[in-house]
Amino acid sequence: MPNLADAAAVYAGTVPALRAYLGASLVWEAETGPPPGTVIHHATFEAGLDNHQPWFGTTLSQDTSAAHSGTASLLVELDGQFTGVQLDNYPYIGGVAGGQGYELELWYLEAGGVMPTVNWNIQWYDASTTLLRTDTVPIVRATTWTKAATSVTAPAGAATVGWTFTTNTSGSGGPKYRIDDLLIREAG
Ligand SMILES: [Ca+2]
Repeated sequence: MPNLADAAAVYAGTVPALRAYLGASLVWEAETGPPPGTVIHHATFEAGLDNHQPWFGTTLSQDTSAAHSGTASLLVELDGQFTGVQLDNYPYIGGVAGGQGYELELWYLEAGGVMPTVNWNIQWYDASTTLLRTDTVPIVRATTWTKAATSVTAPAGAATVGWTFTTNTSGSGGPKYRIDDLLIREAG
């Protein structure tokens, strides 16, 4: 650990300089918390829709016009006020356990028109596929790649996790948004 006098001198300069001075590991801790744990699921949309399907009021496609990682993302085109996207792999993603902490994140971007606020509804199910709890993360209009994230503890009895994306307000101009790098991992 550098001494505080030196750190203060660097801080008087630029934030990037301070970050370089303190070192990558300290910056990681300061910005994102402990190092990440086991990855439960990572949807990159490089091979297709990664089990997403239209639920109502949407058209989905794997699209290579823009991507957060690789060359493809999930493009969601909205037909109206009430829209929904769901997974097609019921009972969804396994490998989760009640009482375990998880970090969930995705990257998103407006892709056409003016996107409305989208709700990312994260749903925890028990082994009998009874819905235990829904954690909702608002995805607010962004015109540059933006991360939406939450840290939660899975409810007691959790065995699988799934999600939907829904809107209940209208965008305009043929609203579209895209999603990439949807990641679920154990809290470190
Ligand atoms: Ca991708």
